[in-house]
This record gives sequence, C-alpha cells and structure tokens, in this order.
Amino acid sequence: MTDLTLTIGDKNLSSWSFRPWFLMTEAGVPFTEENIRLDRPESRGVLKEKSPSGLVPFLTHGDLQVWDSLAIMEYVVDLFPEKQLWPAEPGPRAIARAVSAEMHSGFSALRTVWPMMFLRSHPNHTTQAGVARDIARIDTLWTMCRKQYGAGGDFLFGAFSVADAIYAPVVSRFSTYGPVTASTESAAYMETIRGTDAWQKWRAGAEAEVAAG
Ligand SMILES: N[C@@H](CCC(=O)N[C@@H](CS)C(=O)NCC(=O)O)C(=O)O
Repeated sequence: MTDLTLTIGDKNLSSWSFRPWFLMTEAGVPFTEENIRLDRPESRGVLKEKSPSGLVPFLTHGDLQVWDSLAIMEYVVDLFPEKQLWPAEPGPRAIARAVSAEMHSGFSALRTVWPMMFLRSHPNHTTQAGVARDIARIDTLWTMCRKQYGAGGDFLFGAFSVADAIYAPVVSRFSTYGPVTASTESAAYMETIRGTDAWQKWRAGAEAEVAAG
C-alpha cells in the first residue's frame, strides 16, 4: 500500500501534523509527504483549496481524504492491522484510547501557553496554574501506563502505539519549556520518544525547513 499521501504543516510548529507523521514513520507505514507552510500570506488560501477542513494534517488515499489527526491514525490502524498500533487486549486498548482521547480533547492550557516549537529552547519558561495542572496530570498518566501496561517494552503500553504518537508533541513541549517535574518513569519515557528514529527524522526535517526560510 504505497498510495497514501500525508499533508502536514511546518515541522517546527505543527503539533497536530507531528502525531500521524510520527505514527506512520515509526511504524514503517509507507507514505508520501506533502508540506504546506503555515503562517504565510498564501497559507490560508492553499489550506482552503486543498484541505477538507481547512487545516493540516489530512491524509489522501485515492478519492478519500481523511482529516483530523486522530481519525487519520485510526484509518492507518485499520489499513495495517498487522502492525498492531493499539494494544491487542481490550482492557489495555480501552485505557490507551482513554489516555489518547484525553490528550485529543484536553490539556488546552498546556497547548495554548506552551505551543510546540520543536527546535526552540526556552528552559524554565513560566507556567500558570492550568499548565502546572496539565503537566501533573500527564505525568500521572504516563507513570500509570508505564507501571501497569508497559512491561513489554519502553513505550506507554510496552510496544509502540497510537498513544505514543499522540503524546510525542507533549515530549517536544516539555523539552522546549521544561525541565518539568516528572517521575522517573516519565523521564525515561521522554528519553525513549526522543531516541526514536521518527523523532530524529522529524528534527532533521524541521532544521531543513527553518534553514530554507
Ligand atoms: N483537531 C485537528 C486540529 C488541526 C489543526 O488545528 N491544525 C493546525 C496546524 S497544527 C492548522 O492547520 N492551522 C492552520 C490555520 O489555522 O490556518 C487535528 O487533530 O488534526
């Protein structure tokens, strides 16, 4: 299956784009990448013309266009069942979905106050109550996942899953604006994400884009 095209925004900035790209790259799903640079005079017009939602990311598969990062990842899960991108057992899979849904629909303070700036470093950036609450909740979730479900590997549910792709932009935010107070499990988990091939490839792409201006 080589006819998937994933359209994404700037690698330095687009946290929603990072998630399906990270999933597909780390899982070895073949796809063509298309880029739309954001925050440019022409961006709005290009997004309006090409994207079903006027936003990135979106996935094109023949006549089908799927928008929204979580829907894209679910479609990839359906297309490649052999890659087991959710935990196999119903219980852990339900928890992985709950943890992922919580990120998809929440943590708005963290997302607003600490936007993803993949290549930037603002250590000890000031927080506010909402951000501190979001950080503490994410630390609780990561620690719980690693302790209760992580025995089979170094990711949240042991083997790499959609949940890890959902939280990769959070690892980027914590790397940019931290250090954050985190458990030893969470600290080790962040190292795992930063050590993936997909993380290194995204970083190289972000550097190339920024250098190109
Ligand atoms: N919930 C959507 C959010 C997508 C989104 O907000 N994308 C941003 C980039 S990270 C965007 O396209 N912004 C362009 C604009 O607002 O003009 C998803 O999960 O894909």
